Amino acid sequence: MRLLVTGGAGFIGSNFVHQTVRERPDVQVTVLDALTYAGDKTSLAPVADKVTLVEGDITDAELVDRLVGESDLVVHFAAESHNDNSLSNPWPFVQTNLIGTYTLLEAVRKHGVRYHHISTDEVYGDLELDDPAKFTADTPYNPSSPYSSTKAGSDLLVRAWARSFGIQATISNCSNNYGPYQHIEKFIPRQITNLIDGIKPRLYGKGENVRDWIHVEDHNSAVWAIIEKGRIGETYLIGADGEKNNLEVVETLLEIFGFAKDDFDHVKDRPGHDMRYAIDSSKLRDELGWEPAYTDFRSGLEATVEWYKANEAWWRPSKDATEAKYAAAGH
Ligand code: NAD
Ligand code: TDX
Repeated sequence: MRLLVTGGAGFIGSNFVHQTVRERPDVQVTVLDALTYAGDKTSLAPVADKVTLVEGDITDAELVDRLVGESDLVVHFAAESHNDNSLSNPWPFVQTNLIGTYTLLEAVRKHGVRYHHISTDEVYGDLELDDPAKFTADTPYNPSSPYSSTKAGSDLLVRAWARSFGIQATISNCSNNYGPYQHIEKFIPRQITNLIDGIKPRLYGKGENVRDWIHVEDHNSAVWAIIEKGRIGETYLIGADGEKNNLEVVETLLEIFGFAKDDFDHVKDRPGHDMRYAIDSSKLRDELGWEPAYTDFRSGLEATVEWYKANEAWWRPSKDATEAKYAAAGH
């Protein structure tokens, strides 16, 4: 089987490629990645001899048409993915998340290729802290940020292309991922690399906001379950019942590093900051028999800390620039 992975040099995409090479030797993997600030060739170094990396943009219709025409399956991870960046400069989000997805859909339609669309729970907006509800595939879309609204728009393009043109598509909306190879602009690796450098973790606002954490390996095993067993045209929500508020996450990291639980700084809150995400993944579990393997958040976090300690060469080159960007935004 010939598989095209867009965004395969990013966090979740590179882990997906590693898992695929490890567990499915019959799959021939091509990665299409523009290698933006968030993409890194070295994330694919351990599988470099087994994967073809094409450096290019998903908005390049000619290139996309050729690569999709040479594939049996497209899994679309490529995106501008960081909420804070979308607040300071929304344009790349419109370009990549909307125009890029449109470009892929047109190629998939033309060549009749199976397509899986990777999306986020943020398309549903947020929940109150005391709301017993969780997101399901029937929750109305209500995105808050330029990032989540462009992801929501991309999901709606997929639904329309499936209904109007009959493309063979599935969609997954996953909660917050953690694990190796995550860009250090994101919450958990930012705090881990700060702690390695002796800098205090930075908590936005009061730290009450809740995210539903899932290990990246579990996200990717769910994606494979949907590709193999999911019903065409369906949306599946991926989550591992990992709700934690940001304060709890920072306190756990401080404990892992052996520092006092209150040794962190409160910084300026994110404008429009979503309060809580929570996924009801029963459709995925009941219909497809999927289960997460990483059910203990603390040990998953410990392993992630070890990975960042052991792979300083991977993240060190982007640390100063990332922190300079945060300093300019008051975070
Ligand atoms: P990331 O920012 O780490 O990686 C994105 C990758 O896409 C990078 O390699 C980048 O170079 C590439 N890319 C960006 N623009 C491109 C373009 N125009 N053409 C080709 N390649 C381009 O992101 P991530 O955290 O790995 O997220 C991957 C996908 O998963 C995204 O679609 C995101 O919305 C979704 N998602 C992420 C999370 C999470 O917690 N990180 C949760 C749910 C869903
Ligand atoms: O330094 C920080 N301090 C802090 O308190 C940073 C960077 C973040 N935060 C807070 C903001 C959020 O409540 O931590 C939480 C997580 O922040 P991010 O890592 O920026 O993730 P989030 O905005 O929740 O979005 C993530 O999950 C859904 C991914 O970046 C998205 O790509 C995915 O769709």
